[in-house]
Amino acid sequence: MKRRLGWYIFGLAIVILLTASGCLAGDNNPSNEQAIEAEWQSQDNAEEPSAEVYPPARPLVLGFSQLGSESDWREANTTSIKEAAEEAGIELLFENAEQSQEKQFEAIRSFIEKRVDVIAVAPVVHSGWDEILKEAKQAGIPVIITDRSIDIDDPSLYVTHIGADLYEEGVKAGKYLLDKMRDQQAPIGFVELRGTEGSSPSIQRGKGFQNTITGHDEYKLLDSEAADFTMEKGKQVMKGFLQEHGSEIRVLFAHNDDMALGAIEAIEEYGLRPGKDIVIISVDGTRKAFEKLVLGQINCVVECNPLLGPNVMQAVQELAAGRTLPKRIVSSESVFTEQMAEKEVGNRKY
Ligand code: GZL
Repeated sequence: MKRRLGWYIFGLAIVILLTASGCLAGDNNPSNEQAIEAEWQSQDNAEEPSAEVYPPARPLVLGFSQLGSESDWREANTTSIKEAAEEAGIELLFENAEQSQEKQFEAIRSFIEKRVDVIAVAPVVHSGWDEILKEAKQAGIPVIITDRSIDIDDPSLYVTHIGADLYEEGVKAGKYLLDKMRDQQAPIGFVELRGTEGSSPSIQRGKGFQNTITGHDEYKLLDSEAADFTMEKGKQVMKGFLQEHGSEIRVLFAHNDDMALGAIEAIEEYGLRPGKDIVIISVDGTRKAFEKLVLGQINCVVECNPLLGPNVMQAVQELAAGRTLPKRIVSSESVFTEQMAEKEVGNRKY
């Protein structure tokens, strides 16, 4: 009996030993390694982001680089973008570059890093965008140019440009002037308050205006200077023009309303009557400019629509849905004179 118990214990020990050694050997077992590898791989696969389906099942993200806050037009533009994004359920990353192209580059790079769905840029100046837009293209992020235009070698670097026809605005201003002054005696001395140096509205409004009055030799350009689209600078530069040319100035073409409003103050302080002694033509169509139109202190306002938010958001959604956009989306705009001002002033939304 004792002997049988001995064999039993010995057998049990062998079984335990074999089982234990089997387990240890299993750690180095190639088939086990493969199983572990396969498990890691399946975990990897589970964590890997699946290729995005458009439209994604999450809010679209738009990175918007605004150029600054120099004018009432710009404030209205910013509000329009923010409100339209909210209404469309688009997550908006908004950066204000305060007139610096360099800051716009930084904003665009940060949007690329954050992997936004679409980038929109209101470019402060006309040129110098090639490299940064190449970066966005390499990252596969579509870029919308909004408001001001850009001068670029490869137009495939942006998908669409949404904004006004800035050259045409200058043409409209010129045509109004020719009509308004058709019975006036030569010479007609005029001054020009230009916008931000190198910006497309300044370049194109200036060209459109100049090309329209070219050939009308009664017009004599007395002075033209950049006043950055601000009321303060408009006043300061107009003051200088008046000191230099006095009552020789019969016409002012201001590239935007804010500069015209500043110039009105300078003209009054100089002792002349804005809109009477000096004909004033301006661009934008802000409520404040309309109030001056009603008073006859501005004679003509060429409209430039800042309410681009809904168009931009629609473009973002179309892109997300994989649709192709027209390369150029132009906002429709009017010209307003003193006679129309009274009726229109209450309708102004900016
Ligand atoms: C126009 C826009 C101009 C406005 C200004 O497209 O870029 O910039 O005319 C604004 O009032 O500051």
